[in-house]
Amino acid sequence: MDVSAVLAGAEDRVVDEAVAALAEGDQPDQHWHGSEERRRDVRQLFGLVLRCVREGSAESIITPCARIAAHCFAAGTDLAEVQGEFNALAEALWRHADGSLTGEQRVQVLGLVNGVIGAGKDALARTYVTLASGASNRPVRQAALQEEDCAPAAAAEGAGPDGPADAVVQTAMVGQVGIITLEDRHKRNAIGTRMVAGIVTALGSLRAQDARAIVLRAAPRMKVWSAGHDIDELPRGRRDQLGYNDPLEELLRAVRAFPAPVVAMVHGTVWGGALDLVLSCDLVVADETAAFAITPANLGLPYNITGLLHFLGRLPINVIKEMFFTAAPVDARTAREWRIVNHLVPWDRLESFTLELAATMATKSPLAIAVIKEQLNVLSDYQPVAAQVFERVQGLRRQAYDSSDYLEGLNAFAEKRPPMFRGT
Ligand code: KGJ
Repeated sequence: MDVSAVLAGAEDRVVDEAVAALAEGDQPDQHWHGSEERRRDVRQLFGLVLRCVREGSAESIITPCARIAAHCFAAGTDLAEVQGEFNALAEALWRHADGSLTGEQRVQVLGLVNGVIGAGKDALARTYVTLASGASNRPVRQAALQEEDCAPAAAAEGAGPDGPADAVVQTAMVGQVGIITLEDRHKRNAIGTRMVAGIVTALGSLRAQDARAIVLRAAPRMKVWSAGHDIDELPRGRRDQLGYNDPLEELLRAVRAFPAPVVAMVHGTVWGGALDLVLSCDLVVADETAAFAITPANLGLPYNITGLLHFLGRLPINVIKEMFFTAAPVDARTAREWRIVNHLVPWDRLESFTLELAATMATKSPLAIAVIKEQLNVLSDYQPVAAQVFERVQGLRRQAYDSSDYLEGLNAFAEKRPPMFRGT
């Protein structure tokens, strides 16, 4: 039996029961803003919970709840009303699941409903508390509960908070935290000219809006955070693939130069140059679905000097060697042990935890942070390399990017087969 269909079929009844319970709890002198409006709100919450139950994950409820809390904060109202709606809805859903499901399915649905409602309330409370504790002193721009948050998953794949429907990057502000969401589902957020232009533009626009911290994330429900450099855009030999003007390199410089903390929020897998991007962010927060691989050895690609220096600045050399030589994904726990990530948090707390962390940094002195970030950049980039040494390294790299193995790596990827490397 499809349990989400059982819940969906009971929508009217569950919403009616929740609205009736809320009306019963109203004080006689309480002037509720309108029972139709309340019914609409409860129905929207029901839609969000149902969507999460269908997806088997609470992720889709978190952003809308953060927005609701931000809206309440901006409007100067407290959260009690929304929390009451959540509680009434939860009770009506439990009653319904209890009466119409049995055995393992009942346990499963009750657990899911509990988890989803808990995650929603957690996101509400955390966002509100963070904003109220001074993380923001100006209203957020998003509407409370936007249409796309309540739409079915398929319809939600279009435009995010800001940006045209076909854009691969969306931006939003929550308090003084700018959110950049990568959403090229077809290409698994591969990093090419279009994606880089989108992110660089988003950074510029959020800077103009005085964002004091940035969260860089993939769109909800993507299993791949980013598939790395867009392989279709790599030059086919006899040219440095990762030269100074390569879009990925431009992006890494933009993130490192951004004068406020950039936090990579990682749900899903990170490949190749996307790991360089994650490590170029100032902090990394991940959940247990995260995995990190650096894969030039799968393509026969000689990584560039700046990139290797980024890795050397962040990780021990034995870790770098294992990652580069095996090209194997490192799971989230190992990534935590190897200090690739700052925080490993449960998936249903990833968003609220990251937002809270970013919002905390947004309350601190922006000038001090910008200056410290730039000092750390300058000091960690301070790698005097003699001209002869640089040219020797470039000569070594050229052997690899002029090789037939590199072309074989590109062809194998395009033909969706394992490469046959010969070392020539
Ligand atoms: N570049 C261009 N297109 C890509 C890339 C990419 N990096 N990754 C995936 N795609 C395209 C595929 O060609 C498919 O296109 C589509 O995205 C879905 O991929 O054939 P099409 O449908 O037109 P796929 O493989 O069907 O998706 P999944 O089964 O979900 O697998 C996701 C993976 C990320 C595991 C898989 O796509 C993959 O292994 N991609 C390559 C990951 C990788 O090695 N990236 C590192 C690239 N190199 C670097 O970044 C650098 C700098 N380097 O030095 O190596």
